[in-house]
Amino acid sequence: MAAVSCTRRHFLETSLMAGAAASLPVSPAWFQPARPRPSAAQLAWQRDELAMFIHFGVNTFTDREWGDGKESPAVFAPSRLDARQWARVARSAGFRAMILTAKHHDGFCLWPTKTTTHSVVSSPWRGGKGDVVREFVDACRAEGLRPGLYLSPWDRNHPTYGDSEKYNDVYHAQLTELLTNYGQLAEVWFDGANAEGPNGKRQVYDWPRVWAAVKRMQPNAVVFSDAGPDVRWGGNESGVAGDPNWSSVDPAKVTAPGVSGPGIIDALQHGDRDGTVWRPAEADTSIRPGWFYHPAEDARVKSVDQLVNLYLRSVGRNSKLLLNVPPTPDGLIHPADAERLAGMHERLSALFATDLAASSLRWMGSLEKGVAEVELSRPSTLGFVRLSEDITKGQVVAAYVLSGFDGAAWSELSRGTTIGYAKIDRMDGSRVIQRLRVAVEHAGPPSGPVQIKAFPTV
Ligand code: FUL
Repeated sequence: MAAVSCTRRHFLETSLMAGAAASLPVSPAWFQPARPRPSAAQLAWQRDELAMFIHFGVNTFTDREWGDGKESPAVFAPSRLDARQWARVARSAGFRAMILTAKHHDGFCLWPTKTTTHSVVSSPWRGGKGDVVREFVDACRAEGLRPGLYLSPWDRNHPTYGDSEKYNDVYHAQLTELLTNYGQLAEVWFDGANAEGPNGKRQVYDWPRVWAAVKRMQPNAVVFSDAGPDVRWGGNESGVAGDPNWSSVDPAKVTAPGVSGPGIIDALQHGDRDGTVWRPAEADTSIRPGWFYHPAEDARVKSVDQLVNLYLRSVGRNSKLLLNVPPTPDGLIHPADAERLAGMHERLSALFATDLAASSLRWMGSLEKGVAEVELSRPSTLGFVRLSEDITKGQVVAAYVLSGFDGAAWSELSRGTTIGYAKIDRMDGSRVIQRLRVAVEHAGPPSGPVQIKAFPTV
């Protein structure tokens, strides 16, 4: 979409002049710079709301978080690996996508790659004939989940790592195998981990080549990294989105995965109100302290309360939650994790079972402000209110105040900054509410009324 170059100040000045002359018709929308909008793939990504991350590999068997690349492939011996069990746990807990560590920093490949023997081929699992990536994508599709893959750029095993051009070719070959042999992928996930190779030289990655490869071979997948280009890291590993959280970014602020410096984390967490590129934030974290399975953490699986709060602070803040659930050395999701996920799903389903905000009363919108009002289908105390913008047309709400009418007076229930795909506010439930009103301030031309959903206390 071509952006019309006209600043807000210019617009105001021009409007005033036009008003004074009272002769030229003024079309405010025309004067506003075009705001970025999501692609179909980015929309689908956001609407999934919940994706499960699967960290699985040699670390699962060595009880480590970062393997050093010297692990013997013989350690990779899951006795009962069942990717279908992972997918069933995910689907029945309301997850719609799943991302597997096809290769982590230790360099062990979970598929029979031609680029190294450091893979499942050299392991005893399925007599060296197994392919975890294949079983993973098949399981996802059988359970109606959209599959994604993580290919660590940092590789502590491959002898070419640090010999930048050579390794970049190896990495490209690995990526090509994953992008061409396993059907359609929903997301390809890259971190920026980077170090020196055996030659003592720091590996320099070729990110434009990597991104172009994904666009060419998987045009419907979103690419995740600090620098997107489709989806950005949310700036922390605790699964909590920033507030405000704009899905628009200034692409000049975070230019490559792993860059650090002043303002980077802030840009990742908050995006940019006047950003020209749509790059929503993904909130990643683990259900346990570590990313890989460790038996010592069996008693430290997040509680249902913690998981529900994570949902509220990620999905409920215009983000998507990528929650890691690491399989055990058996190759199965641990019963404790499965039970917590089921509990989370049950709780969320109960909290958001009934939307009382059935009928829309009014919507008044101007360029700068808007007000939407709804009548509840029955007066009720409220547990949560979920606000949303029609993000197919971009994100424009910069601030809002939510008020409730109890039959006698209006009072403020909550206030905040951005809304975007969803903003979920917890209510104190102290009053019986009949009507809700949200007053908003816009950062650009409004796309229409903010949608209000109201959920009674349960
Ligand atoms: C990071 C890695 O270093 C961690 O081990 C983990 O995989 C996390 C999701 O990404 O970059």
